[in-house]
Amino acid sequence: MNSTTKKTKSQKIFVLGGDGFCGWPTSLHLSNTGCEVVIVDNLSRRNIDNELEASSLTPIYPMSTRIEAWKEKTGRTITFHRIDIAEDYDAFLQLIKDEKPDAMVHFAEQRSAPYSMKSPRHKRYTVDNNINATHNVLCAIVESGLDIHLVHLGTMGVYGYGTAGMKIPEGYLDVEVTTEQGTRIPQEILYPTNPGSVYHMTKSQDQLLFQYYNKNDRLRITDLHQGIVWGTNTAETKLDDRLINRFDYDGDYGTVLNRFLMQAAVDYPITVHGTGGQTRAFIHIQDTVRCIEIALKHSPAPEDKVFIFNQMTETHRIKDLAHLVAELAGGDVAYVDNPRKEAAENELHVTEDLFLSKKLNPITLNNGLLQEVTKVAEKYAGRADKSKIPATSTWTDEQQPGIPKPL
Ligand code: NAD
Ligand code: USQ
Repeated sequence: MNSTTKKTKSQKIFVLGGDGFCGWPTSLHLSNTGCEVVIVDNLSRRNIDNELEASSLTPIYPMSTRIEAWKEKTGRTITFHRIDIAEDYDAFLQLIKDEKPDAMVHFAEQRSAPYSMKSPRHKRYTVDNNINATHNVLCAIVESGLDIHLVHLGTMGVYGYGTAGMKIPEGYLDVEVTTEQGTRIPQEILYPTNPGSVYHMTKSQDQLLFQYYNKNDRLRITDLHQGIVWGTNTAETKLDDRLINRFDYDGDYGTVLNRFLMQAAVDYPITVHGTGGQTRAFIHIQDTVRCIEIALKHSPAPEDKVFIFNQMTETHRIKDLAHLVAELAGGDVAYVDNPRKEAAENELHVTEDLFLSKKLNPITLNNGLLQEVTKVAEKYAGRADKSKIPATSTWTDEQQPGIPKPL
């Protein structure tokens, strides 16, 4: 790897999807390190809240209030452009030409697996939005003629979770093929994907788009295969109530550990899907923003292949997390029918050399941090709508929603 090390300070960075759960704290963090941050977002996540009649447990302020509060607290300026990057290619391209960013961080996709499986309309929306968004970003970078480093948020889930005890490498796999003449030819291929939802399938597809534009146009791309993000606050979002981050807990957008912590806080049975033997990769939101800063500093050189890094800090079994939360915050654990089609039990071993080698001192699950998230959940418990907690999206018509039976 011939990465060039750049200071992120004074870089101009587009944060695509900068109004979202990962994008907002990343925007603040990069702004705090001295970068000029331009957020591009179509606010579709806020519209999906309206559609689902569910909202973040924490109150999310309008974008103009968020940006004003940041300026007031730090003196720093973040700008915002409301553009649908999947639909409005011309406006997006013009913005790139006008602003000439050094790098883009791309979070702007529909990111919920259950939402992507709700109906044919949701499947088609997720594919149209995610694939067009990623392709438009790549096409616009080429058309602009600018040298822009693209950092994309991908997911560990592209691999499925049945890795038969093998350690998932960082993106690539060395294989050997034998020709008909018996010659053995070594090759490096993308680690094969095995997506478990339409959403994860779009992320698998993104990888091919990156590989192609890297090969054809020498685009400099880093794809971060992130695990499940937990937590809500970062050093910057804690500066003011108006800067608070999302805390999704509903059956479509709430991710598992945050859901468990919220459920314990509002005295709702902790909803383990199936046996809870699923093992998943996790990362705290504070480490998400630090990893992105590291990735921006270590951009690929034009001759490099796509950099692919696993962005997670630890793995846990779902049922272990449920019992940990029940002990810490009180509450009952309910084993509910699994609304998804996924392996009931799996092991997961992940290579994570890049971030450790770049001195990420990872945050791992500890009681202090779990309690901090529980306190946020308790503070806003009055805003919780318990009817939105059950996971009602099923992968097939035969499956049952994940609704706890009366205790
Ligand atoms: P989010 O839904 O909170 O944020 C996504 C943002 O992108 C939203 O603000 C939305 O309005 C915007 N957006 C979506 N489509 C757009 C479009 N066509 N044009 C402009 N803006 C658009 O999601 P998140 O949790 O912040 O996730 C961000 C990225 O990180 C996703 O790509 C997701 O795949 C990845 N990721 C998230 C997690 C997690 O646990 N949250 C874990 C691994 C990877
Ligand atoms: N689960 C429960 N109970 C719940 C909710 C979930 O047992 O109440 C289980 C699920 O069945 C699944 C696991 O917990 O086995 C993880 O579910 P999740 O909703 O927390 O995570 P997932 O659907 O995988 O998606 C989330 C983000 C997505 C990101 C992905 C990273 O929404 O954007 O890509 O985590 S990864 O899992 O590595 O693919």
